[in-house]
Amino acid sequence: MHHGHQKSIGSSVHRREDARLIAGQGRYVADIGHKDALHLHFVRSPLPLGRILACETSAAETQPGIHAVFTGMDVRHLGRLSVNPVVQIDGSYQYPVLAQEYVEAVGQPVAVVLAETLGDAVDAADAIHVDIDDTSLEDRVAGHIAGSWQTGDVEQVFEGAAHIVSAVVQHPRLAPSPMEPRGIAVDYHPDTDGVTVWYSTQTPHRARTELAAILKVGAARIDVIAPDVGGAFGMKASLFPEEVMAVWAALKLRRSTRWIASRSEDFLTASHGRGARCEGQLAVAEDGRFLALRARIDSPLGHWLPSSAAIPAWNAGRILPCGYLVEAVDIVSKAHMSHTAPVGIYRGAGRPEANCLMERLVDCTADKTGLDPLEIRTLNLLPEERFPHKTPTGYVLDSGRYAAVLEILRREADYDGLVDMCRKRRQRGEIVGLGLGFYVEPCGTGWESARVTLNPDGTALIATGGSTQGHCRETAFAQIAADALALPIDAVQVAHGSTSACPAGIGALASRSTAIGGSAVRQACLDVLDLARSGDACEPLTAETVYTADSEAWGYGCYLIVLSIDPDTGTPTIERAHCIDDAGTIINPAMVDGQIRGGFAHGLGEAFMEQVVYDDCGQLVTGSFMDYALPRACDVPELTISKLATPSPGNILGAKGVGEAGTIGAPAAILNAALDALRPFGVETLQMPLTSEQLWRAVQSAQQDRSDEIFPA
Ligand code: SMO
Repeated sequence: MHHGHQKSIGSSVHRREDARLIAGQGRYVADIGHKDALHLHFVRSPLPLGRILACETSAAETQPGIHAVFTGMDVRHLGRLSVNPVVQIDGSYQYPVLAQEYVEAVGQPVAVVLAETLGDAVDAADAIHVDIDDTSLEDRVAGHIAGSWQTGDVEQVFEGAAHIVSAVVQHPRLAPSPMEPRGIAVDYHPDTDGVTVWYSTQTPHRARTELAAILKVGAARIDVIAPDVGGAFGMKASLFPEEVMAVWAALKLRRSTRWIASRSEDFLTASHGRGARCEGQLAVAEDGRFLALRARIDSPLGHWLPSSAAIPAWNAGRILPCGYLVEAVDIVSKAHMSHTAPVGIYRGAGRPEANCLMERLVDCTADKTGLDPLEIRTLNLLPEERFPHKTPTGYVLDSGRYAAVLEILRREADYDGLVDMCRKRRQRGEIVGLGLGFYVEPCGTGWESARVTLNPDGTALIATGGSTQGHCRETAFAQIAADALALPIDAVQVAHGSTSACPAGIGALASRSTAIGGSAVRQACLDVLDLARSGDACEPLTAETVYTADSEAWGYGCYLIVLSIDPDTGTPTIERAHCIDDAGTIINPAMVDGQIRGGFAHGLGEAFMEQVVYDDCGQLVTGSFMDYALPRACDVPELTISKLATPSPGNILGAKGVGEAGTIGAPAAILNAALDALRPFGVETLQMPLTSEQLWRAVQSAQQDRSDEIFPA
C-alpha cells in the first residue's frame, strides 16, 4: 500500500477526460465502425396518421450501391420494447420498428434503404413511393398512464383554510438536443454470427437486454459498447426504432451497418421532454402555514413509449409537495399518447414539473398573505429535526438542512439588500424582480455494480456497470477508488460502457452515477482490501460487487434570480443568479460546478426560449435550430455558486446527485422573478418560454389598461 496518500475525495482533481474531449480527440460512434458498413437511410412518414395503401420499393432496389430495402412487413415479427411500469400503463400501444399498416406520427420510419454510401441510400430513398390514405381516421394510439397519491382529508382542510391559492404551470415541450445526435455502428462478426454494437447510449447493458428481447436472439450474440457519448440528457436511455433496425439488418444481411441521425432526424423522432400542464391549489392557514395540496398533472406522450416513458409523470406527482411540510395531499398525474414523436425523460424528468408548481404556489401564498417569499419558505420547509421524513406520497426525504440554505442565501446573496434594490428601482419605473426557486432532486436509488482488480505492481483497474456521457465518471470513480485503496489517483484506471468488459449495470441516468455507481466502486474496493489482508500480495486480486443503496438520496437547493425587463422590447436580462446546492458528500467540486452550470443553461433554455411546436395538422414546425432556440454561451449569465454538504445516510459515500439541479432550480426561480417584476403591472400568469414577445405584450396590455382608465373611450 502506498503511504502518505493525499485524500482525493473533495478536491477538484484535474479531469482526465478533459484533454481528449476538449481537443477534439474524443471517439464518438461516427468515428468508429467498419469502413465497409452499409449505411441506413429511412423513408419517413409525411403524415401524423394514415393507412399505408402501398409502399413501392422496386425502383429503389435496382439503384447503384443498394444492398437492401426493408419495409414494415419484413420486421412485423419483432418484439416490443419494455416500459418501466413505475405507474399504471393502460391501453394499446405498439413499438413498430418500421410502420406496419398505419403511420402514427410525422417522421415515423416507413422503409429503410441500406447502401454502400450514405449518398446512394439517400438517392434511392427518393425513388420509394409510399401511398397513404389519411381520410377519416380515428386516433390510433390510446395508451395512457395514471398515478395518484392521496393522504388526509383534503376537502375538509380546504373548507376550513384561511387562504386558498392556485397556480397553473404549462411547461413547453422540449428537445433534449445533445451535441452528438443519436448514432449506432454495428460490426458484424461472421465467425460468431454476433455483433459489436457501438452505440451512443446512457444504458449499454439495458440496450443489450432489450435488443436481444426485441430481436428475439440470444444476448450472447450482442456486445454493446458506449464510446464517448456527446451528451444524452435522458434522450439516450431508450432504444429507438432506427437503432433496432440497424442491429436487425446487420444480423439479417451478415454485414456491418451504421446509422447516424441528422439534427433534423433528432428533432423529428428522438424523444422530447416536458410539455406537462401542472395545476395546483394550496390551502394555507392564517399564519401562512401550508395545510393541504391539490395537484393535477397532465403530460403528453408520443406515438410509442420509450423505456422510461412513465418516469416524468411519476416523478411529477410523487415528489410533491417537494421540500415542504404539507400533511394532506390529493395528487393525480396522468399522461396520454398522441400522434407525435415519443416523449420521455429529459434532464429533470418530472422534477422541474413538481418543483415549479410548488414554487409558484409558494410565491402566490406570499403575495396573498403579505409574507416575504424567503420567510414563507423558511416557515414551511421541513425542519432539520424531522429527517428522515416520510412524505405524504410515501417517499422518504433522507437528510438536509433546508432552512439553512435559505439563511446562507440571505447572507451570501444579500437577499434583503436585493429586495430593497428592486423596490427602489421599481419606484423609478424600472421593471425588475427577484425570484426564488427551492428544489428537491431525488437521485440515487436501486443498484449498480463495480469490479476492482488490484495488481501487485500497485495499480488498480475499476470496471463499472455505470456509463459516462461527458460527465467525467473516469475521474470521479478514480478519486473514489484512490481513497478507498490508498493509491495515487494516477494508479487507478477506470473502464466503463462495455457489456463485455464491465459487470452488468444500470447506466448513467437519474443523477445516480456518483451516489450509486460511486458507492459500488467504493464497496468493491473495500472488498478487495479484505481479500488482500487474507491473501497473497504477489497475485492480482479481484472483487466484484452489486451495491444496492439503503434508501433514496435527495439533493436540494435554492436558486435566486434578479431579472429585469426592457419595457420597449420585452427583452429579459438576468442580472444576478445565485445557486446554492446540497449534493451530500462532494467528490469533485469542479465537476459539481460544471453540472450546475450545464443544468442551469438547460433550465434557462426552458424558461426563456426553447419550445417544440407542432401545427394543427400534426406537422413539426421546429425541425432545426433555425426554429428551435437553444441558449448560446452569451445567453447564460455568470453564476455565483454556494455549496452545503449534508451526507446522505442512504449510501456508503453519503453522496447525493446534482446532475439535474440547475435544470430544476433555474426555471422555477426565473419564472418567479419574471412574475415578481411584472406584479406592479397586474400580471398574474406567464408561461414558459418567457420570450421577449410574451413579456412585451404583458407590459403593453397593462399599460393599455392604464391609459384606458385615464382616457376612457
Ligand atoms: S433525464 Mo436522466 O438522463 O434520468
